[in-house]
Amino acid sequence: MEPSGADKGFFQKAPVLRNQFHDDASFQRCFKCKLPPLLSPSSLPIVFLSAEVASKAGGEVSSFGQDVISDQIFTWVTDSEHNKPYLKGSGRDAFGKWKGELITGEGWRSLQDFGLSKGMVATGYDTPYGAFCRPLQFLRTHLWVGSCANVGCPSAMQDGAACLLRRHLSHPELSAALSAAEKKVFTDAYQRLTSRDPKYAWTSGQWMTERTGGSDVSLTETVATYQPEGANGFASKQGQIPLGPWSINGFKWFSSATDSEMTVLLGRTAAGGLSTFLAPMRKHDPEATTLTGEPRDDGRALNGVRIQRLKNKFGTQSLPTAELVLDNMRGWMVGREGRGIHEISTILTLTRVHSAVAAVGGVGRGLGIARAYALVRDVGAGGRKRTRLVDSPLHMRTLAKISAEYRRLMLVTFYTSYVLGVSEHSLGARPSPALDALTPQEKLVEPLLRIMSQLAKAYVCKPSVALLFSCMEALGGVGYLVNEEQEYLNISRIYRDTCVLPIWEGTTDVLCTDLVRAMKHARGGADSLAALDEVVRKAWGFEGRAGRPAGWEPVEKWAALKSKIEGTEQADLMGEAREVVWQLGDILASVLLYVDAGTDGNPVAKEVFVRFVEDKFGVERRARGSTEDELNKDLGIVYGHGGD
Ligand code: UCC
Ligand code: FAD
Repeated sequence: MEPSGADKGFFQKAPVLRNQFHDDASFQRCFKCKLPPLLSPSSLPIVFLSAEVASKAGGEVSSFGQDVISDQIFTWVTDSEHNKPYLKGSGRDAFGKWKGELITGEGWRSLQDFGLSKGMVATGYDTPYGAFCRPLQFLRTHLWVGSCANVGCPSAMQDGAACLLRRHLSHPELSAALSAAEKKVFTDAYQRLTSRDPKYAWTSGQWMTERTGGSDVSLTETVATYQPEGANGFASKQGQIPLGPWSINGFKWFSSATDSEMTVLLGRTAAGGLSTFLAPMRKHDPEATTLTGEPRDDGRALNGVRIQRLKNKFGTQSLPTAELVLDNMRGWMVGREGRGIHEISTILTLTRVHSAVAAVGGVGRGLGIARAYALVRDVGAGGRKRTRLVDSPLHMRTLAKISAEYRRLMLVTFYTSYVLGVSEHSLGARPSPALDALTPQEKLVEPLLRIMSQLAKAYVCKPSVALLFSCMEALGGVGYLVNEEQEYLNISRIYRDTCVLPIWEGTTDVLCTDLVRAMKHARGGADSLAALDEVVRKAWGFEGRAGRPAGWEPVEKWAALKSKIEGTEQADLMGEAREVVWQLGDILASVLLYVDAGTDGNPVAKEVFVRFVEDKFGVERRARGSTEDELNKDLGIVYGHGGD
């Protein structure tokens, strides 16, 4: 053996990260997923994408999958991690006057522009695919997550804000309640939020959390006062939305996307309750001057916002998350006074689906890297014959477990995105979305979305952190490194960024308590349970090409859980809220896996389904085959061999 040195001896061959559109069997499965009508809220069967949309959009999504792993993208990612956002001059100028100018890196800004130009939000609004535009948007997002260095965070809030404004602009009663000025402001903001032109488009912030609490915002200290005359203090710059009649004062404890051009925030009014407001981040300040004393007319002065400091975080380091002082921030009320939670919940629905997609997207990238590494890395045990990782039954069993869990979480996530699409399109497209105009099944779509959006966020984000950790471990020490030289291998960065997903937009326990409240809600609760009934029963009744293993009894399990929910006082359920949600998640995941496998009898899909119900439903485990047989089954799950 040659002696080794810095430049001689053994060097590991670098793994090649492949386009996940083609390389990821679970992604392909979701892209082509053709579930039969589990719950037909309209004439649409439940699919994630129709065959027509999959075939029309396939070429573009495939190229997108390649674009997001280009050298250019990874150069921007490295830059955005290196050149983290900062406050120029620590927020104050040489004479102590507050400047609070936020500086972001070129990589971050370029990734933002790339995402906007690729329509990461716009796809959900401007594509002609009806309900399928949401799954399409989120499948594309899934590919983007591992390469976007967190610009998906402002996009998610941008999407939520767009959805909220669209509701107010398109709903006949809500839009009739808007003044001419509000209509103009909302329309302008909506057009920017859904634009593909990075020069025109806006992202949005979402400010809810205060020092008093993020989970419970009822003690919000920010106060909004109706004071239209104060808005004239500054003229809004032409082309920007005018400053609103409300003066908002207070302190926001966490604001991600501080570089956004607008925000949606909660504030307390004299009436007592919380209301939702839209406020532009910037205004034209006639007193602002350039370094040479010339009037500064770039519209960059903040609209009554002072950045107190940026948060120093474990992950999401490229993302500017700040503490903000609001001092006469001018804004517009969205919806009815005192109904702030109700209004902002439209945003929560979107950002929670985005969070779930970010979680599975991160795991998808982690697995892509781990699969690539297993194809090039040899290991041995104490001098015995060295094995390529891909040939190791143990390593493949480990990756198969991660991959199977990933597929299950993907099905839950993309099913949720489909329900979102149906709620917006097949119902929203009706001239009168009044409840009495809906069929009994259509009435179940909103209650189903109410459950699925919280469930997906809770049930998917939390386990994804552990799955990504396992992907990192699959690369050994290299997995733990900050691989700036080979950014495409940087699982540790994705891992750190994924860790926030179970925390923001509602912690896991808070989502579980909210879900229990939703299922017990005096008005919507019964419909939520009825919607879940429909999904579980129809899926069970599906006579597909995957048999129903003896002992897998989702209908009975769900009936028992449902009667427990119905028969127990809300307060008594709270201590078990997480168990309730996990049981529900497992039931739904099992029926989705069953139906998915049954549509075409795909042996890999069936194997994933059967393993899950053996693990979670007490189905008797099959006898293990030979090592070679088991390895082949695991390879099928990991690499998709023997599948389609
Ligand atoms: O963290 C944040 C941003 C981070 C970056 C985001 C990036 C996105 C992903 C990117 C991926 C890369 S922003 C802060 C997020 N904060 C939270 O999520 C707060 C968590 N806490 C909750 O969710 C709580 O459950 C609250 C605050 C919503 C509970 O408030 P209340 O005051 O107790 O309100 P109620 O009583 O629960 O709800 C008031 C009404 C009820 O309807 P009515 O009035 O008819 O009885 C609820 O059913 O609002 C309804 N409601 C909802 N409706 C409450 N929550 C929802 C919901 N999620 N969907 C529909
Ligand atoms: P708390 O509410 O104090 O929770 C502490 C613990 O108590 C948690 O474990 C929680 O699960 C538990 N808990 C709380 N209530 C209950 C209950 N009823 N039953 C049982 N357990 C409970 N917020 C924004 O508004 N806008 C942003 O842009 C934003 N960006 C963020 C970016 C990052 C990187 C991070 C980390 C956070 C961000 N947040 C943002 C804040 C985030 O939404 C909150 O941190 C989160 O909602 C939790 O609130 P909290 O920190 O006050 O924790």
